[in-house]
Amino acid sequence: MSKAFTLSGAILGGCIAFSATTVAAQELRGWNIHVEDYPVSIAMESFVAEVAERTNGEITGKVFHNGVLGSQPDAIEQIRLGVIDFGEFSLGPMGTSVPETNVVSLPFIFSSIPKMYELMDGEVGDAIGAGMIKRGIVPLGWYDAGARSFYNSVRPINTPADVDGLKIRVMSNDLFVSMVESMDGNATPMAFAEVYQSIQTGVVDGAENNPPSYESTSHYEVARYYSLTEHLIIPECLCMSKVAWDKLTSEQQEIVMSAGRASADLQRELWQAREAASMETVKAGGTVVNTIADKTPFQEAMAPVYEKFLSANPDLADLVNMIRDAS
Ligand code: BDP
Repeated sequence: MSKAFTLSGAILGGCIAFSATTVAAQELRGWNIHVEDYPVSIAMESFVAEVAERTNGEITGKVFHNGVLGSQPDAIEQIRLGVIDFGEFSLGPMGTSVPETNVVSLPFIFSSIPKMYELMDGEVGDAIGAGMIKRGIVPLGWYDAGARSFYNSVRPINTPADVDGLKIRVMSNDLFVSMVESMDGNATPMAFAEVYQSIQTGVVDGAENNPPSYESTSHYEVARYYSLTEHLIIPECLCMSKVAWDKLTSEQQEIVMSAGRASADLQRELWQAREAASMETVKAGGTVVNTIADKTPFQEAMAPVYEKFLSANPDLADLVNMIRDAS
């Protein structure tokens, strides 16, 4: 009697476990533009592993690295539609879909990277996050992307006048076009995947990015002058499609959110080490690096970018001022 009871209990238990995994199991598809050993990629994998473990396999995920699911502007649209479930994005190209994110794409808006963290982890991040949610993108954690600087195959940049006449690839957002044009450069918005060949064949003279991206894409092989203007400090975001988010139970949402935050902590730590290692690699590869002792002329050259942006987006002035006042 007691044996039979135990047995049927085990069978019943087995059935419950089986139906729970088959009915509720979901495999989420994740978009990532970077190579597999990049800090972003490692942090995304850790996010997926933690979610799978803490939901007992109810929610699993697969990260598609190297941009195989498409360009970043396309992926941002797809996440809004729920075609892609999660992804890691720069807030730079998100500006066309989520106007609030544009404030962090204003050149020199943050005085430093620690300041950027502090503000993104507080009210500024909350205001930007609310704008994202309204447009179907749920932020789970703010990732670090350091500061972006110009590189090109023609000459070192020491002053804004050195940008005059250079053809510079920028991420897809009008703000970056006006940033380059304000120094009389020619800006070309282009997908990340096309930049190496475009520099190599002279379609553009250079681009701008942080050290890990400059290194991991091998752009340093074709654009040897890396000038540390550090003109953009743009945070990145591990995000989930609101379509996918709304399908989760509140318990699952809590797990996904906390795993997203934990992955951001890991990413920020990995970022520091990778940034230093990338600088070593590019220098060893023959890159000519120059620092800019006084960035004031570059900051002053950006005045028209701010004027144009604020007159087109008066509703975002408070957010811009919030960052400026705190910086
Ligand atoms: C990298 C960002 C990535 C962008 C890329 C770019 O991490 O999201 O796509 O720059 O310049 O730093 O397109």
